[in-house]
Amino acid sequence: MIAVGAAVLFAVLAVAEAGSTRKPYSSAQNQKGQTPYDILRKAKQEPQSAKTRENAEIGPIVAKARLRPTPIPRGQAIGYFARQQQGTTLVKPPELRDVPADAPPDPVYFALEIDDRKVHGIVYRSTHRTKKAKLRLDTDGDGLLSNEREYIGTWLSIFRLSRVYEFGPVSIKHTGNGSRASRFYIGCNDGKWIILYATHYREGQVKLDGRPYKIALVDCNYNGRYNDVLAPPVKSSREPECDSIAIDLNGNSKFDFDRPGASELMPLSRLVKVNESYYQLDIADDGQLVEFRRAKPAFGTLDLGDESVNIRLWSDAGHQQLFSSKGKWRLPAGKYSAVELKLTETDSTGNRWLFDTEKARGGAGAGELGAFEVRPDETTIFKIGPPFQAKTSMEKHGRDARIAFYLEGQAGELYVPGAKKNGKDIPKPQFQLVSATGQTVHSGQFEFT
Ligand SMILES: [Ca+2]
Ligand SMILES: [Ca+2]
Ligand SMILES: [Ca+2]
Repeated sequence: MIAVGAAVLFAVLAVAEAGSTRKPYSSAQNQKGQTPYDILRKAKQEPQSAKTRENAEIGPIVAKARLRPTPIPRGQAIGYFARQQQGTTLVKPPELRDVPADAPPDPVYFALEIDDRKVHGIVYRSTHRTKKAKLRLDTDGDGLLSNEREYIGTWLSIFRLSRVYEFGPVSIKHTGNGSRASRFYIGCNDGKWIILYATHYREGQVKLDGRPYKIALVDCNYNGRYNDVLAPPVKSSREPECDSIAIDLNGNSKFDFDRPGASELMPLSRLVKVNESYYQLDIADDGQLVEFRRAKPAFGTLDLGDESVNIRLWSDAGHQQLFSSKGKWRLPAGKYSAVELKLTETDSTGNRWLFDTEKARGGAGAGELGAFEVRPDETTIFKIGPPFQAKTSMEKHGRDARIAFYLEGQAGELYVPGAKKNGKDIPKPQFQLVSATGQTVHSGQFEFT
């Protein structure tokens, strides 16, 4: 412990000394009034911020917003990116050392990823005569569930096709990051799926260029902080693994939401674009204060070849929905992940084929487009689209199996094989399951949802 303390002290002194002789901070971007310790602390907490600052000229604070905690009504889109889903398992994790006394022989287990640690949990129907659905979480990580709170499930009868129970709000204390405990709901669907729902978000108003905008922040990774910024690659277009921001851009007092990324609800990025202006956000850990600074990003070029492309990109430098018949765009320098891509190809006889990644698992971001960088005054080049390769995979879910069949483009991006030809759907591919003796066991048509 002494060694660590000494190392930190030494670093602070070194920075203070550099500051007094060469004054590297006085001319820099709006860091007036900060001590060298503040700067050091900030640089340690926000390595990505420093990176973004290199790629953009950051001006003074032009607006501040105060946000207040607000409950999320059930099913409202604002919580979309906080709705984390995962499968359960019948295998008891070695970290758990006990099971509740009234658990049946086959409870299901799951593990939540919170603050870079695993929080193990159990869901079961009590063997007691009440047969209640119950949940416990090993919140202190000691491997025991007997010293934890028991949550009783509420049956959500609105879901007719499956049996969904909701537990909580559960509460998890954070280790060491100074944040207050996080509260969220845990849903359990047919004992097979665990779904996390946020209970609250932060909402307020900001005035930019004289116009008021309603804004909101959601702590989607439940770590008690509201400033976790997108860092490509993302897990999927539904799980960006960061917090989210909503801005009521069209002023209808609602946060309009269509598909992931195509709306006023977005993964949180360091730079946001509001009416063609870019702003850098500085967000307090508890999400109750947001400072907007005018930002002038440096630009680079993305080149996807001479292709006709509709593309949706997530980035730490703001999100983009773009079209080009030449596959080229000027973009703010930053780290990017492609979320959706539509490609139009014309064959030798003049037929137009539309290939879409939307319903392919991983889709646009499955290959090289999943994480790439656009650098100032440089061109980032990818070859996409045909020649395609057929790609199949199989996943097992208990007694069920899921077989996927996609078309893989040159950059590893995945398209659904059911293309559109001259605006009309062509039939989805058929499949046959053949036994080792050559008999057809099952046949059908692929479905993409
Ligand atoms: Ca425990
Ligand atoms: Ca967070
Ligand atoms: Ca709106």
